[in-house]
Amino acid sequence: MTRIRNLFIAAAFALTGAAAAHAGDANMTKEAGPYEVALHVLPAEPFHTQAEVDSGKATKGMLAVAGADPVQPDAANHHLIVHVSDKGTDKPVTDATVMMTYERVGENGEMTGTPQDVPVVNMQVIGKGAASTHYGNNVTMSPGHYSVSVVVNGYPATFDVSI
Ligand SMILES: [Cu+2]
Repeated sequence: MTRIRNLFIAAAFALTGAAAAHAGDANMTKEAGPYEVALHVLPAEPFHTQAEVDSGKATKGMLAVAGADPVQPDAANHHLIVHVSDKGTDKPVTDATVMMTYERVGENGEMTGTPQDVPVVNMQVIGKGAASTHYGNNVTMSPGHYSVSVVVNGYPATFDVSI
């Protein structure tokens, strides 16, 4: 069931051009107001600036477009991100205001930690353009169960994630 769902999500991204550069190890989608929000937990990714891309120094990884300061992979272990698309048009939303926090959840569903704010970067996959826009950052998450709260332009969605 999960596998079919993941295939469906992968196909949806391929169709919208929001693409496959993230080979997901965990992902899921939720609705948040007029948006569809797809959460992915991936291995940490290097971030680069537009100048590094323009000079040819950076050909892979993430282009930081706007928002918070990127956390580089030497200080993190996962890339916690959301793709946001318009439910009506399926088009990626490139200028959303996104807030994210994650918090550990215990065996009985109780919150066991302090909510961690993710400094949200608006980023693109280098070479993939605006259609690959997504939001989040590299974070440090040890194996376990988490609740991830995402707010997109004021509309909340909550994800349960095990990593
Ligand atoms: Cu990214």
